[in-house]
Amino acid sequence: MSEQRQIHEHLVETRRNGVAVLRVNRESALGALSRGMVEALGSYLEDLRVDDEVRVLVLTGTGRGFVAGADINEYSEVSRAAFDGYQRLSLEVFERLTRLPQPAVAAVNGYALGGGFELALCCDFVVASTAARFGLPEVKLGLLPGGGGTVRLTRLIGAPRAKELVLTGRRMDGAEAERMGLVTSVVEPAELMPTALALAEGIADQAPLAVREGKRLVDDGLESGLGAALLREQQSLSWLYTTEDAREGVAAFLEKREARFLGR
Ligand code: DAK
Repeated sequence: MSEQRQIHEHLVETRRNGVAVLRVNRESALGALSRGMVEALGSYLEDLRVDDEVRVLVLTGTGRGFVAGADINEYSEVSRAAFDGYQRLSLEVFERLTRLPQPAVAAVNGYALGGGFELALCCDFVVASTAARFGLPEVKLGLLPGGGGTVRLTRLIGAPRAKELVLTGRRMDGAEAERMGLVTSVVEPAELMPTALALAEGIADQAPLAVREGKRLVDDGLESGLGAALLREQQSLSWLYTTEDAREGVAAFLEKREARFLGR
């Protein structure tokens, strides 16, 4: 691993082989997100968006906490305007993660609750340790999810199961989340980072433009009609065919060697 870079008091980044690992390092509060952390995450993602060196992002936590939601201390006794301001900021940052051109993997080590679960849902893949716990406990606070919990989760697992989680606030483990199709694999804690990194590096090795287009096509395809989505897929493929990387990929196959992709 390369040297650690401190993004914020509680956010640390390391990089290797085109993969950036961003670790939420606030075990004393199980990774709860303060406003300052959300702001720092927002500027980090803004920079990452145009950083061609990074091909995949892995997001993880520390100890028992992935992210146990928004910092509830900051929810107490603030004005409605300040509360709304925090919600707007979070929404913008969560959207930035969803729209990140590079794929993102959530490596969920512990509690992923409220905003923490929603943050994982903004990633393209979720890998969970057997210690992971997912849930939307906002109803227990007299609130509701504000980071896509009622919307994104419903699209992924359907209305009845989403309502059950939103309205009871109960927690589920990785195995149950995997059965629902939210998690790609559940592994022992010691295997979490190796598994997430193997997935990330397996993607980082592929042609960067094709990877970015692939992510965008799947996401956009979910939000538009079949005809328009199929047309966009054809247009993307036609464009990719003109790239240097596609020429290199085909040549490498025919010459029986590894391709060297340059992202153009
Ligand atoms: N905020 C602040 N501190 C927290 C915290 C949180 N969310 N979760 C845990 N902690 C702190 C605890 O206060 C405790 O601190 P000390 O007392 O030691 O100082 C320490 O972490 C360890 O927690 P516990 O002592 O409670 O540990 P346990 O093992 O007994 O219980 C637990 C673990 C995770 C089940 C429990 O801590 C818990 O229920 N935590 C609260 C989880 C929660 O309700 N989270 C949802 C918050 S609302 C939006 C985006 C996001 C959001 C909203 C809008 N937009 C895009 C608009 C998000 C909203 C939320 O997440």
